[in-house]
Amino acid sequence: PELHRIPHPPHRIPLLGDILGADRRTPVQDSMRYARQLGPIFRRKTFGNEFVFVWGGELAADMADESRFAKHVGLGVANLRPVVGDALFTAYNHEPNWQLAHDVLAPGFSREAMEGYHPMMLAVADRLTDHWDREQTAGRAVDVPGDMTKLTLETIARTGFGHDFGSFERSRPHPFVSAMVGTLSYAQRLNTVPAPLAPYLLRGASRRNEADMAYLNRTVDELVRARRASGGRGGGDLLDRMLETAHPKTGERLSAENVRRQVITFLVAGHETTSGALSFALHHLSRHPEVAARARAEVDAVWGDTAAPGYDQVAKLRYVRRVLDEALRLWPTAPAFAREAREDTLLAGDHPMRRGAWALVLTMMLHRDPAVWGTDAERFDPDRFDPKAVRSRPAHTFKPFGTGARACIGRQFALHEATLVLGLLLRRYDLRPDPAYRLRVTERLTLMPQGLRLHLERRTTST
Ligand code: MNH
Repeated sequence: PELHRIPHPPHRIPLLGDILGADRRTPVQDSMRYARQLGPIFRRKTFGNEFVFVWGGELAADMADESRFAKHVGLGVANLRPVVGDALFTAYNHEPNWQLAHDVLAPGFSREAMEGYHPMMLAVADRLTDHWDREQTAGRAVDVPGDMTKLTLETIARTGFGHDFGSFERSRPHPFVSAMVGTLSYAQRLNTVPAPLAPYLLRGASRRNEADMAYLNRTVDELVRARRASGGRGGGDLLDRMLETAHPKTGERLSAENVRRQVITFLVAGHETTSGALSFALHHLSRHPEVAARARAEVDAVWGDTAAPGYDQVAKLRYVRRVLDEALRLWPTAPAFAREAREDTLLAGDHPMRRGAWALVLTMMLHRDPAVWGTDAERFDPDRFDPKAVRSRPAHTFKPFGTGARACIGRQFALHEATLVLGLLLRRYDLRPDPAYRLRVTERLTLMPQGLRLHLERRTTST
């Protein structure tokens, strides 16, 4: 966009930019503060680079126009390229491996595929409730983000790759998770130093990052080797598709190097954000007993006391889904995405953009725009997602999964998994917050409620 008309923070320092009061650990929450001061479009400068942020409903909705805008691979996403290269999430739009992998893997997220994953999702959820039952019996509070991370990692590893990380048998996070957190945090940190100085300023961190990347690669190579040795016994899971499926039209296959990058992408993208979404939802449920009671009544009515709710019974939990949507509205765990102009254009009829110019859509704030969500936008209220309320809002104003051709391929997977798990947990436990807990959110490209613990009480039911 033409920059001079776009407001920026008042105290700009030569060379350094808008770094006063900025905390490199919380770039998104800093941007929220600026958004509130500066309005629906603003810019921030760190060192040589100037970034435009867009969050007003009208501007963001315009950027969803696929004929004029497309995904931009920049900033945090681009910083992941050394790890995952041209795999699905980080591929540039023009790279041929995007379309190839998209077409080969999309059937892995069809309704039929999801029905196949459902029993495995249920089995992983049982491991979680076994663990929570033990914690509850011992009178201990549960570590929500830690346990949600175990759950979602096991779910994507088993359904997608036939692999068991044994997360629930460990007291500390699996080294795969530590390495993943390391690379995500490093990618975020790279944005906080001038690029030419990064090798010097982040020398130690960069060496650790190399080691983390090597660990991710080794883990994945081992997993692929095991599958090849077993002669492809995944029953058509994601890994089978990656290794064996040719493109339906061109007959092309993914290269070994590309498979490695896709496996890492799916293991990471497939659990980190879902784990955050579940954690925020549980936080809100513990703070809003009236919402929890309504959600639980729905679960009881739809599921009864069946030990193993079926695939279709999950989709019927409409109110639980709204709880999840509302949690993703207030804390979209992928808090921003970038869009670039395909040709010279006018953003919302007002801001000229040259072909290739780009801006970040700050989903976090789009989801709190009072012009879209009302003056009580900060309040947790799942009824915002009842069908009538949804119809009354402008299109393209709820974007937790991004937008357009490059939107999240795993959306249905995440929603099914999270709704199933919330249903199971609501039916089994009363959630009691720690009264002293104040929500603090950690950022490592994704968002997570830091240190969230909940006390559980078993409900007296037969299941
Ligand atoms: Mn997911 C892309 C959010 C769960 C795999 N995901 C995206 C994007 C957002 C997103 C936003 C678009 C980013 C961009 O425009 O740069 N994803 C989420 C959220 C959840 C989620 C909030 C859970 C809640 N994602 C999942 C799951 C999987 C997955 C589960 C896999 C099983 N996501 C992806 C992949 C992409 C993606 C792969 C890249 C798609 C593409 O570019 O073609």
